[in-house]
Amino acid sequence: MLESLRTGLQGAIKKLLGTSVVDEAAIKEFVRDLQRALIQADVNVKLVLSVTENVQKRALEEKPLGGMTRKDQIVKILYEELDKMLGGEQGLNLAKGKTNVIVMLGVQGSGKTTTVSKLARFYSKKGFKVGVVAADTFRPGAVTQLRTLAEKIGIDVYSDEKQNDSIKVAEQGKKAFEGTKNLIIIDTAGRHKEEKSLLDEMNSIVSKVKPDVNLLVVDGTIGQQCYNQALAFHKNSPVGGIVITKLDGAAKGGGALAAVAATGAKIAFIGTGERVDDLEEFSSTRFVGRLLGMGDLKSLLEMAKQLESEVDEKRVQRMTSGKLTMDDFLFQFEQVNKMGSLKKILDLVPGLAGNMKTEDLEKAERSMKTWKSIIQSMGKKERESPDTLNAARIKRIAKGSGRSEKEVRELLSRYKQTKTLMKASKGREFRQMLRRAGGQGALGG
Ligand SMILES: Nc1nc2c(ncn2[C@@H]2O[C@H](COP(=O)(O)OP(=O)(O)OP(=O)(O)O)[C@@H](O)[C@H]2O)c(=O)[nH]1
Ligand SMILES: [Mg+2]
Repeated sequence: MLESLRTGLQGAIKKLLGTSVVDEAAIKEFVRDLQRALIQADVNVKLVLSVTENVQKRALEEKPLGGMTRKDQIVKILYEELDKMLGGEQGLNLAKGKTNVIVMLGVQGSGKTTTVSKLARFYSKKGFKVGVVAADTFRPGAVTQLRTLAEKIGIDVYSDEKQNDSIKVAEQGKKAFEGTKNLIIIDTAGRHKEEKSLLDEMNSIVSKVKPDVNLLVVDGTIGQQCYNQALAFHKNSPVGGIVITKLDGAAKGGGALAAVAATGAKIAFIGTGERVDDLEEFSSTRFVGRLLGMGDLKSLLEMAKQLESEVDEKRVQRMTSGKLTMDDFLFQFEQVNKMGSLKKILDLVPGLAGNMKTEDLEKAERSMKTWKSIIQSMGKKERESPDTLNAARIKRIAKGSGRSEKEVRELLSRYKQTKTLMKASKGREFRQMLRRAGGQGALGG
């Protein structure tokens, strides 16, 4: 996502970190590199100038905080200014104890229907009972599109193909789900001859349905043009949040984000692909961290410190010398668990973020739980030398843990892989991760 912006910003940082003296000339060159990267991402020129002016002024004037190098300080300033540009902490707050109604708004093809299904999935995973309403009566096939998407993820759909009045469908859908659902998402039509009629329909839906949130969907590929679109909608009737879609591969995505933030509306979510899981709750802090390639260093540092203190060197040596017991294997995973979910970790570890799909990560987390229960039903000897397990023992362990033999064998094969890998790399990666996390000059300078 936003590869070129990321490369541009990281290039500027790398160059700064590589200079021997951070003087005025170096700071100005850094600022020019930033400008280039931001303008290439279609961030509005005025905005670029104001952001980089702040960076330059602060970089020249502010004294590094205790323990920080000058370079760290400048990167931190950039981090803060970009965070501010993208609106700080945002997101959407839905209440669990009531029925929340979201109406989707946005021009044709912006990604409303797709986003409806993504949101339904997102919130149903969080424990909401979700129903979606197909109130796009305009485009043929719109109802089928929503039904197909919703059925795949087991979400109930309200539609009435005989009703041409979208506002009626929206109202009836809301009524139909009230009482049984606590989140109702209403999909609307984006197709209109002109912006005015779209805005008019938006007004009628909003006044009749009285949603808790008007959620505007904008297409991130149009870059800074998002500003006018978001502003037009926002002025017409304040939007409670904006979803910027198609940020996967959108060269102008940075511009889109900055433009939307500049309207004062909240960026609630970003769409990062066509699949139903390609939706992220937006947090500018996290986002900028990833853009700059250093993740949320502060929390990573805190977690890593705790983690490091718990790793005893003896164990590391045993693990890396090729004598890996099942307990060590489990320990390794527990360390990761302790730090939070895998996905969270990967977002925090510089360079790893975004390389893995949520699905894969969830699978890994599920496997971990399974493995744990299997390992716990192994005897002491078996844990120490798992290589000696024969078919009969595998059967017994499977029975004892309530897992299948196949799962036990999978664990054993992963264990063997890990052992080989650990030995081959002499645990380099494992140590490196700890060192990088707990280590010195956090920002690398
Ligand atoms: N790559 C990518 N494609 C997306 C994303 N969101 C939506 N799309 C695609 O954009 C196209 C339009 O999406 P829809 O959800 O049908 O858009 P819409 O706003 O409902 O369109 P109308 O109903 O015609 O107004 C589809 O092909 C989607 O797969 C995204 O985040 N990334
Ligand atoms: Mg649609």
